[in-house]
Amino acid sequence: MLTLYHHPKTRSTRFIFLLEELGAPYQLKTVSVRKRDGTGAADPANPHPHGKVPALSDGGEVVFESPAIALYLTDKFPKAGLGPLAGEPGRGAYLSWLVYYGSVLEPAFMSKFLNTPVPRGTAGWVVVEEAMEHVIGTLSKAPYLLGEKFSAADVLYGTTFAMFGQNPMMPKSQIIDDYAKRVTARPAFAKAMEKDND
Ligand SMILES: N[C@@H](CCC(=O)N[C@@H](CS)C(=O)NCC(=O)O)C(=O)O
Repeated sequence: MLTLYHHPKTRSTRFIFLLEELGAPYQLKTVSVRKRDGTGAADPANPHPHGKVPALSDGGEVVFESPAIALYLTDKFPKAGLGPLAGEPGRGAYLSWLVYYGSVLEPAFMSKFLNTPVPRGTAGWVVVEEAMEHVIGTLSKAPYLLGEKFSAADVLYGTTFAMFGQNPMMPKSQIIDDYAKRVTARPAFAKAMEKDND
């Protein structure tokens, strides 16, 4: 049985969305986390090394970091077709978009949020405007990051853009707004919202 270590309205919510998309059997374990305002506490029941969410346990095998969980799940449930498998066309793009999310896009947003310059040639990421140009360029050619087919990469990016679409850090883009709406219009997203609020 898969256990998703979860806290409502956080980065773990989108994994309820993904698990629903996959039709996977899973249980949710709600844990406490440290909050930005200094309240809350890491939960000893959470296997994440830093007490963060999401974390996933598959019969004791622990996976953490959102891109790793996405890949683990789509590999484990290949029939759902939510991520190209090793050897299939699109695998390279799929891995690249997943890793880009954690290694480039999130740090780019965080640099902007912290108002910290991104030293070209040293930082492993780029400024948010450059990262978003790449994302928007890709989504201007097709409805999803991998083309015509929705994948778990869209779960990460689509939910992020849906949440931060109105944030001044986000470059304004109709392409991104339409994409976020397309991703969050899926029935599995509505189910995830219900479960998140339970
Ligand atoms: N890089 C991690 C980030 C996870 C993360 O920071 N989650 C936040 C909630 S959105 C958290 O658990 N914060 C509590 C803490 O930092 O202790 C991932 O993408 O999975």
